[in-house]
Amino acid sequence: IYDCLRGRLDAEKGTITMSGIQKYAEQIMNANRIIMVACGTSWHAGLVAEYIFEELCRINVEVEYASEFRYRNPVINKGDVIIAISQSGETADTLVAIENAKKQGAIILGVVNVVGSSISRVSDGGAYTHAGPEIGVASTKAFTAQLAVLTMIALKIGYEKGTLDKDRYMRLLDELNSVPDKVKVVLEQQERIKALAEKYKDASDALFLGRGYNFPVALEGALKLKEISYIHAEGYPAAEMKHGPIALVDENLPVVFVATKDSYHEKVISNMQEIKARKGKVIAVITEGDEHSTSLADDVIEVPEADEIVAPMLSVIPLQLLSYYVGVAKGYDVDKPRNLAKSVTV
Ligand code: F1P
Repeated sequence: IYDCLRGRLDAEKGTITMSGIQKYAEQIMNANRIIMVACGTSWHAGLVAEYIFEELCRINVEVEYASEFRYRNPVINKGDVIIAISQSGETADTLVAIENAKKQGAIILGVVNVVGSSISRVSDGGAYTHAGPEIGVASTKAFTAQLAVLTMIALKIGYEKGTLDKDRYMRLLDELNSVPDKVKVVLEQQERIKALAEKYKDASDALFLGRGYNFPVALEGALKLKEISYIHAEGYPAAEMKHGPIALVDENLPVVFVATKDSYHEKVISNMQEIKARKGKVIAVITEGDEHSTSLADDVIEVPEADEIVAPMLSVIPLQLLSYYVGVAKGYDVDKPRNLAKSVTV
């Protein structure tokens, strides 16, 4: 990652490179705003990126559903930077949204998986995720790869702009480099997650809650459960719960908290207490060794400690596995969920 950010890996095929970002670095640094445009899982990656870019680069970020953005008449100012995020690179909503924005003078950067795909061809620059094809229809490893690439772009821009100091930059590079080993540790818990899937597979609804960087992970956990297990699930910012969804909570409702240790942690703990007080079942994705959360939750899944900026890459994996095992336990073909297409080209 260090070499990649320094441009030393640019010649290597199949490696994430930043040359397509370097070309536009000045424009990105000076942009009044960045607009992330995407659908589904990729939109959730854009939401995490909003938090990261605003923190590290101090640039205003908006995150738009391409399926809305393409049909309305959005205000695009010359110099706006649009980042289109797409696994397939063929999603029609995202493609048309960026074609429209390009005509109005926006700079289009693509974060896509497939070299030569339609979205990459319309984009002025960008970075490939090179995650390989998804085996199933539902997007999983693409999410992690999108987060990795978006974080790398934010690190690069933040450092060059001076909003990210060298110490934190170096620390975050180390954090990013340690993600693959930490992912292996998360994957070792498959049997435990399988057992949890058995326990909760008959639920008719589920709530997913998180704050900050983990809020979009909660949305993604709910989407995965809907997509491959056909259980009605809602993702919410944990702090919004009291404004409505708390009415749903009773002893039959599993509430999945994405509760790794970060600057929002104490607040998340109090949200867990609110659910327990209403007899909801709390399943929490927590940082290894977090005894406080363990004592509150009915079930926990531990992930290794990580900086809050890279934590979503780890905390999403137990949620993907949970949906997978619930789908398998219910006898569904998780690779080919009903009514879904690999890329939505209409
Ligand atoms: C977007 C997306 C996926 C979802 C499903 C339908 O695709 O919504 O997130 O899992 O496959 O399409 P993409 O633009 O990221 O390829």
